[in-house]
Amino acid sequence: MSEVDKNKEELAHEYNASQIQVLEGLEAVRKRPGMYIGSTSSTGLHHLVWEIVDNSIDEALAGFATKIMITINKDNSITVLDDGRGIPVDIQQHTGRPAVETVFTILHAGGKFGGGGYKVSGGLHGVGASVVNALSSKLTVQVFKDGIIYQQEYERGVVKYDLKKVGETTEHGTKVHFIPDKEIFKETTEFDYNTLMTRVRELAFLNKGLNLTLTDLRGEEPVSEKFHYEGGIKSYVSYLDRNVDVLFDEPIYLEGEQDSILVEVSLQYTNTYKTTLMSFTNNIHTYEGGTHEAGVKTALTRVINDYARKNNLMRDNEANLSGEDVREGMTMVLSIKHPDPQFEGQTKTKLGNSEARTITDRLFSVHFDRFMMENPTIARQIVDKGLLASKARLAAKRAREVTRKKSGLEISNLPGKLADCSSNDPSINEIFIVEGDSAGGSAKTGRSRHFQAILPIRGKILNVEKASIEKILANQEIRSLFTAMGTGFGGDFDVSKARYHKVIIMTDADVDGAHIKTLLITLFYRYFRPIVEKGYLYIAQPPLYKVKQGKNEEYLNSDEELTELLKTLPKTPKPLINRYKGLGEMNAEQLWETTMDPENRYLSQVDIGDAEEANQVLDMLMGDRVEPRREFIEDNAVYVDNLDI
Ligand code: TSJ
Repeated sequence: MSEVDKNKEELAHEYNASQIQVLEGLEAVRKRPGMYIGSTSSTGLHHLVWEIVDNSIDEALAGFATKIMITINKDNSITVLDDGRGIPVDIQQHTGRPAVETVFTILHAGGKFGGGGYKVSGGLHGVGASVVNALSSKLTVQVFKDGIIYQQEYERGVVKYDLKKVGETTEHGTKVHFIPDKEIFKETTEFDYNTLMTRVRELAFLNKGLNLTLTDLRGEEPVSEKFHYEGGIKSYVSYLDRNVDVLFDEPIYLEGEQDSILVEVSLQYTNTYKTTLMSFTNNIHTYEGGTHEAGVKTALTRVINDYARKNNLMRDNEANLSGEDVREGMTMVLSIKHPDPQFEGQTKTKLGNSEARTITDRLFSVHFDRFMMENPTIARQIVDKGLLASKARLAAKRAREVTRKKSGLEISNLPGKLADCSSNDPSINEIFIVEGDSAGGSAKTGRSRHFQAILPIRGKILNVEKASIEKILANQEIRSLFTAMGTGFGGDFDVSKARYHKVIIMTDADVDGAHIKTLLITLFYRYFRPIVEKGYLYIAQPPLYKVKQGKNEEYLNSDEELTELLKTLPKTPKPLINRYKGLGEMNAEQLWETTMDPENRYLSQVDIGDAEEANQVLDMLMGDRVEPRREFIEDNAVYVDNLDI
């Protein structure tokens, strides 16, 4: 054998060895997908999209891509296209393979080259494109670069053919098409437009100037939305406040940079009592806050107190306004881009980098101080709001001290209306919060007493419009719920004490039902967030239709099921189709069978994003604007009582 051939053989051998390792790597992903994408449920499925899109966002943050297009194809596959430089295709020395192949076949290979910059990918769950590849029955990548279109395909992570040239082009960019593997995503492989849209819109807010398009080709008509905000997070603040009245025309906005850390802050004050503070690091929502948030908060409190003292808006002997006081009614979005973020906390959504605190504090206080000086009328209003909040807080504290002996929220006071379950094992226990006494009665009769508790709630409390959240909390039925939960409240809250690991909201499909659902989710979001974070909160899904023929009755959950059933039924007697209106229509047995029996029912889990959304909707319902409220009522009204076909 010649020297050259020997070398070739060695190379081939090495290549085979590395290929095997690659296969092992991606095989691990297929064996334990949950370890890489959190779960193989709908949440995990949607995660695949972000793993890919994040790479295009990185290219945009690096200054090379301006457009990203995301398409849901007819077969629920996804296409992501950007106009960046295109993933490098040159042969890497250490692997002997094109860089693009490595991106898709080696675990954690994402972000290996190109170095520096703000990486979104590889961030929170950033596991890279190879994980998506491993979990796709098919993936195709096309790179448009230097006048050439390159292409490679994979099946369940395995290379189908070497990277090849498939044409010429004047474009530059990267296009990835993937089909999630049904063997992995057994629950569902259907993408939810709203879930994708909400995050795409958020990404557009967080990356000002970026053009994002989301297209859905599954319906009869294609649906396409473009998201592009020149104002970035300033537009986000306006969007969050779209249903309420605000203190000044345009949200305050500032951006700055220090030591390669980019900081953007935008804020507005509303005439409500609600505080919204959303913080992000490298586009990741830092739900648990962290140093960047702490810096801005400290600065805000300090600047407002200093201003109030300097301008004699507070008495000398008066205590400083607290952070909570000065944030009441504030809407703020804080976004930083950090080259090396450290995420901490239970859900890894708390920023730990200490330098972030100093930078956000300094940048924000300089800017906000100047804003207060230049806008004395607004500054005065902000201080007044804080003073009012402070007074209310002190009054509430006094009231609490009087009643502290008996807050009424101890478990020993389990409410009379609660039909508790007999099991003491929270991990299997469920509590159904049921709208209406009659449905509550059916639920109590129909339930499995061992692990299902029922708490009926009256429709009366639904008049949430204009009622402050404090008033709602004073409501007896809501208090019953919180007592039943066993977690305590406020500072004493302890999620590990939860008496039920499934809290299931069961309401009618009408306006009141939609109200109570929004209200309850919001209450959990604001006061019991860990319950939502732990995935304990669910919405029951009662059937949509009842079909009656002679003595036979059947309940159906979707239009598809209805169509299917109608095909199989005899022509006579004529089947009667009722659009299901209220839980009260079903007797105990039917309610159990269709909605409560774990074997047959369908529950939808409320995630933190859903809860955020409900929070917004509640704001709108409680706000001053009539038009969006009317829309909500129209959207949730039940129009069709009787479908006779
Ligand atoms: F990761 C991925 F493969 F899933 C993916 C990557 C998917 C999609 C839709 C786009 C991308 C992607 C990657 N878009 N743009 C890039 N850019 C690079 O990978 C790149 C290009 C050039 C250079 C360079 O230094 O010349 C460096 C990098 C990282």
